[in-house]
Amino acid sequence: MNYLAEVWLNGEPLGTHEGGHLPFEFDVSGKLRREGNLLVVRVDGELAPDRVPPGGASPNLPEITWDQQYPPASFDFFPFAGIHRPVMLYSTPSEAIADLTVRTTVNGAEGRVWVKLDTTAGTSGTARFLLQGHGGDVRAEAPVSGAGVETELRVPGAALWGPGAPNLYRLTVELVRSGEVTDRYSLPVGIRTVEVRGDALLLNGKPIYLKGFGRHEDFPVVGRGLAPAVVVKDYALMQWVGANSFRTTHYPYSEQMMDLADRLGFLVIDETPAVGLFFAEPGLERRLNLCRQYTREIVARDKNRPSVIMWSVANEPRSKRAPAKPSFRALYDLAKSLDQTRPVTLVSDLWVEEESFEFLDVVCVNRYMGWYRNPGQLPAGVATLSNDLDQLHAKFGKPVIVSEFGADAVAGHHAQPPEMFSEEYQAETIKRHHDLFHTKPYMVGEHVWNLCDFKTGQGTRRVGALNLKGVFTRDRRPKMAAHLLKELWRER
Ligand code: BDP
Repeated sequence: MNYLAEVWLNGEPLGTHEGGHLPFEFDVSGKLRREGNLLVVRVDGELAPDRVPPGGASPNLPEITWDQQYPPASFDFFPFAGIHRPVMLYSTPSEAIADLTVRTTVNGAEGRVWVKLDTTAGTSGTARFLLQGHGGDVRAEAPVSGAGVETELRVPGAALWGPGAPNLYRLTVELVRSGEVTDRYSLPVGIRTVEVRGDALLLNGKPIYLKGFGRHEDFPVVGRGLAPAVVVKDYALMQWVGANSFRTTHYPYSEQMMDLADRLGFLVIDETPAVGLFFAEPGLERRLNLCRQYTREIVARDKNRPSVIMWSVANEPRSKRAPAKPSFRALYDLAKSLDQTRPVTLVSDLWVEEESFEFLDVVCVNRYMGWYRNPGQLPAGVATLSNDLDQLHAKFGKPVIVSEFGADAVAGHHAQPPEMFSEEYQAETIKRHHDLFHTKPYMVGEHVWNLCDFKTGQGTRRVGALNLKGVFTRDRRPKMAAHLLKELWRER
């Protein structure tokens, strides 16, 4: 639901939930009629400065309006409002599995799967754990007593999960009481480790380089509404160009998208909806509370996914005001307290001035050389970028990902020599950036902005209210840059 949902059952309020893109639920036990139930959801999509992401017309707050677009918002994508994903009614027994947390480690050839089971209050009996797949079942059993149960399953000769080999096991957990199974839940498990060591990002102990995109949940007619065929198509396109990763710019993607990342072996930087955050009043504390809520919700939803290798707590915050650094420190600490197994980052366009990189695990930066900077002058832009990247690494001493770079291109518009908005200029931009990045040993990833053209607000820089930085068009046809990426990324 985007942005704020109020829910009623048979005229009785069930509750509200603020923020889009993350699931929420209400308990309707004892409230359902035998027939003729009416569930009503009212969605409020108003843009306001104390919401996250922020928006709304506010002449005194230049920080929130992005490039004077209409509708006014602190971000560059269309603020689609409504019910974008499925609403489900489901039932559980009173003694039930409430949550599962899975963590995996690797010790030589042995994979270890640690599972924590939380049950509803008062549950008793036995918990059975079964891990299946890749030539051997592993079982464990433990008594259930109130709070929950932990166990570790050891998998000799484990088939590890990773791009190119997305090996998944199936974990089934059962609650058993007096010989009867009272509840059962299954989920896919990928055994893998993620670690930042020095300048490297390690997957299963080996350095990994991210090749991929920022993207949007956006398609003609359906807007941000879940369109499963588009999800499948986007993976097919990403595989065709040889991408191994993406960032969920600038909000958590659908569970269907995430399920396929696990199955197809994509590495995901999972980003909360905190885009365009600013640190002036009014509404600062309210916005920060929402960021904390989103961090808890995204970790709760995606913590068991092998594809998620990193959390991103913000995109391009306006971090120059004093509250920014302590606020991000608190969000970083919160994410780490919820999940000690994954690196935490934020994505910045402030580079060395983004002080929070002092404590974040990976440095993710966006920059548009040859476009917003040095327009039309790619060689000069890329030379400056080389220097800026070295300075960034010298200051923070951490692995660097350029999480956005690129250029708008009008499909079918050509120019030789390459000029801005031509397909040639976009391809040339990507080629020069890619070649530069591969001279920098501390770089661990490049994400092109964007996979596809997407709808945004109206403004002087956005012809047709579209951002045209896609290497595919909005209806998923390749531009020259897509063919180029296929050459660049498939060879390494
Ligand atoms: C970056 C933003 C992204 C925009 C992009 C652009 O992170 O959301 O769409 O610029 O201007 O700063 O194309």
